[in-house]
Amino acid sequence: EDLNLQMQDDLYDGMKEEIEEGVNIFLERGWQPYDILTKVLVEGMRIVGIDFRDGILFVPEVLLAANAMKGGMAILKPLLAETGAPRLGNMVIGTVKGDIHDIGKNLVTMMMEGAGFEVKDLGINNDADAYISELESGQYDILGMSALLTTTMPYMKVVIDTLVEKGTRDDYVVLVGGAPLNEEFGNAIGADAYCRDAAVAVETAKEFMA
Ligand code: B1M
Repeated sequence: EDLNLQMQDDLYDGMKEEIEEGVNIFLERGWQPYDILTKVLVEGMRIVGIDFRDGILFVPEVLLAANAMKGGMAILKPLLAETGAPRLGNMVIGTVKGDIHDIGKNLVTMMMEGAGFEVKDLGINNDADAYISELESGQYDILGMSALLTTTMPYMKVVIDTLVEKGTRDDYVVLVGGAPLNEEFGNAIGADAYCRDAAVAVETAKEFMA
C-alpha cells in the first residue's frame, strides 16, 4: 500500500502533521485502529530502530520520529478505548528506573484500556518505591513493567525482590515487556509472564484475571 510506505517515510523523517493526516486517511478508508498502529506506526518505528542501531540515525532524529508516532497514537487512543466492556482488572504500569522509552508502554496502556482494564500509568524512570507506593495506595491486580535497554531491564528484578521482601509479591500478577526481554528473562527474575507485544499483554492479563 502506497500510503503506508509514504507514512513510514514520514515517520522516519519525524513529520508529525503528515503522520496525523495519514492516520486520519487510513481511518476514513476503514482501517482498524489496531492495524494502523501495528502495520503502519510500529512497523515504521521498527525501521527507525534499525537505522538508529546502525548509526545512520541519531537521538535527535529518533526523538522526532517518536514525537510523530505519538501524534498518530493520540488520534487512535480514544478509538481503542471506545469499549463498553466491563472492568476486567486494575493495573499499574511504568517504565523502569534509568529508562525513558515510553512508546511501547503507552501502546500497552492503550490496548489494555481498550480491552477493559483500568490502567494507572506511572510514566518513565520509576524506582521500586514508585511502583510499590502506587500498588499500596489502591486495589491493584496487575503490575506491568517496561524496559527497552539491556542496562535497565535487570531493575525489574529489584522491584520484584522488593515486593517479595515486603511479603506482597503474590498479591499481584507481574507482567514484563520490552524489546530486549524474552521469556527466559521473565522467568529468571520471577515475573508471572513476559509479554512480547501489547496484544499478548492483553491476552495474558485476561488469562490471569479469568
Ligand atoms: Co532508544 N534504544 N536509546 N531511544 N530506542 C533502543 C531501545 C535501541 C534498541 C536502539 C538500537 O540501538 N537499535 C537501543 C538499546 C540497545 C540495548 O540496550 N541493547 C537504544 C539506545 C542505545 C538508546 C540510548 C542509550 C541512545 C543514546 O543516548 N546513545 C538512549 C537511552 C535513553 C534512556 O532511556 N536512558 C535512547 C534514547 C531514545 C530516544 C529518547 C531517542 C527514543 C525514545 C523516545 C520515547 O520513547 N519517547 C528512542 C527510541 C524511539 C528507540 C527505538 C528506535 C524505538 C523504541 C520504540 O518506541 N519502539 C529503539 C529501537 C528498537 O526498539 N528496535 C531504541 C516501538 C514500540 C512500539 O516498541 O518499545 O518494543 P517497544 O514495545 C513493544 C513491546 O516491546 C512490548 O509491547 C510494545 C508494543 O507492541 N512492550 C511491553 C513494551 N513494554 C512493555 C511492557 C509490558 C508488556 C509489553 O508490560 C506488561
